[in-house]
Amino acid sequence: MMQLTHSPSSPFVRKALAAAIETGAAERLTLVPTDPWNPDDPLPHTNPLGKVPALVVEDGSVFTGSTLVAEYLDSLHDGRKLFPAEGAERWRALRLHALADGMLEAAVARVIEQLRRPEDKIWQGWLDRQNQKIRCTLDAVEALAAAGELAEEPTIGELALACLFGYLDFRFPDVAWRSNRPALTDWNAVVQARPSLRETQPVVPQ
Ligand SMILES: N[C@@H](CCC(=O)N[C@@H](CS)C(=O)NCC(=O)O)C(=O)O
Repeated sequence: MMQLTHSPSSPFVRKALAAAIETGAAERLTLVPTDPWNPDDPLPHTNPLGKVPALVVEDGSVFTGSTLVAEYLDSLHDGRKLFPAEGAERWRALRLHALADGMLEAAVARVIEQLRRPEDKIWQGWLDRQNQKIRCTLDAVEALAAAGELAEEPTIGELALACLFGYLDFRFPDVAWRSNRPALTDWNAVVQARPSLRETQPVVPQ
């Protein structure tokens, strides 16, 4: 079995896990409950960066970060690829992924600022910067969705975007990301019904 460090609230873990389900690798995974914020957690022995997710495979090799984990799992099967091999579809998927992943980084930075920092040290200007990145990028992705450029069968780009929407609903219900973004709203309603996303919804760690 392969081992995946797991935290139920992390959108990056969700991306890796959704990729495992989409590629048929999920039954080969053992989930290792991990709290990256607990200094006693052994996570740094697996991933010196101290972040989830990381995947330890049968020969002991470690794959760190959701994108590398997803690409490795995608290499293990012969079906439809999350990372298209070449051509326009590959670059479309990777360009979308870069935007979605950038928004995930901004959303997680906002959560860290709000939940992890002492209240008197919270930097409002930093929060505003993260919000602006998310808002502007959502508008750009809405234009892609309206132009029919989001795939029905998800690549890694669509999976990351779906994980972002789940995370915004989970952490920032106040953001109202659906407002004025009808194409993304409709697309999200369809994609969230996939088993890979239904089975990986974020929850607050116990
Ligand atoms: N680029 C990484 C980001 C992973 C990440 O930021 N994970 C967060 C949880 S959502 C974490 O472990 N944070 C702990 C820390 O930053 O020390 C990926 O794609 O996996």
